[in-house]
Amino acid sequence: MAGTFRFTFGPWNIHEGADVFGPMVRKTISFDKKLELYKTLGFDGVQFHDDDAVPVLKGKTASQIQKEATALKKRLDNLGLTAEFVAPRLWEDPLTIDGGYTANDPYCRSYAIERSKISIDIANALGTDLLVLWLAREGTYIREAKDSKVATDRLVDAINIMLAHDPNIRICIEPKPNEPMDHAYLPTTGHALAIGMLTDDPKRVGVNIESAHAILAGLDPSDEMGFAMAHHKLWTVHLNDQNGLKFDQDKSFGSVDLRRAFNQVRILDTHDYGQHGEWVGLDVKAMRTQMDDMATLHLSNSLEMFKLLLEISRSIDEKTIEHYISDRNYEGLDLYIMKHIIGK
Ligand code: XLS
Ligand code: MG
Repeated sequence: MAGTFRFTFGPWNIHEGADVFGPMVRKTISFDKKLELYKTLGFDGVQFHDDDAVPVLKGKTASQIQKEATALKKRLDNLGLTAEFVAPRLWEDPLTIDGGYTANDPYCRSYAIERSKISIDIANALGTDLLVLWLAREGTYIREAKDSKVATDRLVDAINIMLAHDPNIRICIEPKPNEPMDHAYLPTTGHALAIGMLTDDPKRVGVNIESAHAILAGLDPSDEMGFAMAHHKLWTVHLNDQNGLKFDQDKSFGSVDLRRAFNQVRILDTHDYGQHGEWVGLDVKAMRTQMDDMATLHLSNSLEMFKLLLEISRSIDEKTIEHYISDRNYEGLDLYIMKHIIGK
């Protein structure tokens, strides 16, 4: 009945503020400088894309990649930081315009799979057994461009090749219903868990639930988390917030809906999240209006909100909740929770 919470974020969460309609508004902070900020911001773990860990992957030999990843691991050790996961960045390369694992071009599919194997090798060098797959371009702009049954089979084939590449790697699918694609394959936790059952080693396929992605699918993030924990498959989370069904905002945790954030913290704590080494990951972006010297507040604010909501959840009198429930007085329970959250 109590989680163990350690926190991570990815270096892409400290960013220059460019968006689809405007250029960068803040100075670039170097990767090394970003690593030095983690501990001061209260974070002990780092999420990586493959090319965050080893920049400019294309053209590098396996031994060069291994050398650079091993050197990074030493830097992490010196800073007291742990690599949480590695994610192949399969959404920027020209070869992934039509997707990676589900691309219609077999050459592009093989590129995505080879790059995923390299990501696994980098994960090993960094000391993590977790590979996160955000299937950004695995989808379509028009249904007729791909066959969804064939696409599902190709996703299973790709995951099986990754599972065979390393007997210890765990594949953590990060579902999202759309963007950049019009419709993305595996849009929800249920889809991610279901496809895991189709693979050669289902116990090594789990899920990374992002608050905003569940909200974009019209679902409640805490319910998605509870469902995944019932399967023992919630291996990491991406906490943030989202204001309505629009582009993925990656807003600070709790910034739009405190009750929704409260329930995410509560379900994780109730079911001992973290007891098996799971990290609480953030995936948050600073507002474009933030100035250079305030470009990490979205991270410290999100962390502070998590801790405050955890304090509130743990201060609730569980007996009082049980009485409201046994009386089936959910209106009374509703007010009790709301007053607790606003400190009344
Ligand atoms: C999308 C993903 C992305 C990271 C991980 O939300 O989490 O932000 O790059 O692949
Ligand atoms: Mg995310």
